Amino acid sequence: MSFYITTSISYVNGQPHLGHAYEAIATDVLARHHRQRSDDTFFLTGTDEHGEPVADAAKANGYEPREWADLNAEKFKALLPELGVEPDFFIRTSDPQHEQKVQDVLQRVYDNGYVYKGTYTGWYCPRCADFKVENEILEGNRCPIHEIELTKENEENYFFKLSAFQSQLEALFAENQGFVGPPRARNEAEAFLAGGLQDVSLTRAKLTWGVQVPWDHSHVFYVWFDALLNYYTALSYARANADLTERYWPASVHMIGKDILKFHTIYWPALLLAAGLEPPKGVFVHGFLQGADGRKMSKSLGNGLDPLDVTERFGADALRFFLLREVQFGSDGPVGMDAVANRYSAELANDYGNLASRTLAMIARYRDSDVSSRATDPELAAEFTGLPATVSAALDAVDLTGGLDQIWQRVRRLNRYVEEQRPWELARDEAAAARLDTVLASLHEGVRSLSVLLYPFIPAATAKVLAALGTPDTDYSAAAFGTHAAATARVEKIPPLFPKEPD
Ligand code: ME8
Repeated sequence: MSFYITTSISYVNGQPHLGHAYEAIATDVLARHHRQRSDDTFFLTGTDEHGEPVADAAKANGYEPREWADLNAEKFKALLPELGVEPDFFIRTSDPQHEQKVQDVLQRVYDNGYVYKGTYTGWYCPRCADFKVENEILEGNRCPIHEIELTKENEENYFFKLSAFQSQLEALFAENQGFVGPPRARNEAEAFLAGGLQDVSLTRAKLTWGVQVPWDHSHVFYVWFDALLNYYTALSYARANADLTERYWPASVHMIGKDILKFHTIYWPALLLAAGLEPPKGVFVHGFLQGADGRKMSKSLGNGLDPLDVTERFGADALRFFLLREVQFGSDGPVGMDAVANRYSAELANDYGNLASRTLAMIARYRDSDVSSRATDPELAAEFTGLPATVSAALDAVDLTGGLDQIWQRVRRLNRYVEEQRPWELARDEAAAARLDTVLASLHEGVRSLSVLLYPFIPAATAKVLAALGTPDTDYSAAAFGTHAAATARVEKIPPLFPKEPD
């Protein structure tokens, strides 16, 4: 099975922030999970470099748009390894191959009769690069997202006949119940559709920083159409000697934030249909992370959380784990450094880190690092039955928090098992030797199977644990408790996975 997942592409008008990190991490977890399942996986991310938001920021900083984009795209690229995020390709919408393909596809939309020349009169937000329809506007003609005053635009543009796709989009929503998730986002998209679609500007005559319109060189494409097409164009040139379009299109999941829902759930499928292409299979809309005070993160409030501050202090695994555990994925929620520190010590260091270290240390001490006796405790095994299927079902529904919680309940169960069985007492009693074998084998197998399941969430720590257990395989086929029953393994002790912070 092929699995093609994307993040939205980041505007290069500013610095990467926690919202970008959040989306990249969530997408990386799903990509790693599908790679574990041996799905033919492709994970795309990148930067959105054209249009007003970038041109305005460049100008304000005294740069040409291209110089500004080059400078900032590097920062977005450099963030990814800091987060343990491993995409298969990083697209920049200023790539010449992307620009060429945008022209090809939109020329097809024109040739298919879905483009006409008209005059746009209405409200426009230069920060969203969005032409707002009446019911999207706050009192005083302000942007509902940026709260700035909208500008009244009156310009001659080419329009895309979005209204021609009303019934096709209604059919798409009806036929594909999973098209938009979670349900709240689907309702919002359906409400927008029910309001009746109006045609939208496809080109702009006022801007020069964009992809030139092939049938009229005095226009560039409106940045959203250029940007959305990245998901399609990237496949044609991500690999030097292969076009991956057939292999991966249509996309399985576009991961996006709630402020860009209309573009992805309405404009995007309509544009693809207009070009004679298949719409994506799914769009998942994650929530917004807020400051610890529950307010929108902002520089002036000083309530932001910088992803690199977290990774420097606690590591990439800790940021990944924290973000997906602290806030139900798909909802909004507050985050802050104190909460990171709490989860780091209570959950990563104590629940998982200690469990792994203790298991390895006990096997080293009581069995000279050898766990060749593999008889596990049937009662404990029963509590793990079906866990890999439960976790993959949660991840298929993009319930990252729910999947992680299922795993964590078993991490806690194994800690209770240690307390119940008291292996250190069994070790003092020669008559209990066989029982100790069973307890140690059960712990080894429990930590191993949980580490395979946790691998997409905390890849660095789990890889260390699995190597130390003598079972480095991260394949999902090895995720079930008992899979390694016939194997023998020699373990190695490891230093603390999540060390205490120096006082
Ligand atoms: O919108 N919490 O780019 P962008 C969670 N270039 N997610 C957040 C967030 C927060 N506090 N703030 C922003 C764009 N985001 C366009 C996309 S795609 C063809 C073009 C999310 O850099 C936001 O919802 O402004 C979006 O999904 C992503 O960060 C990039 O935002």
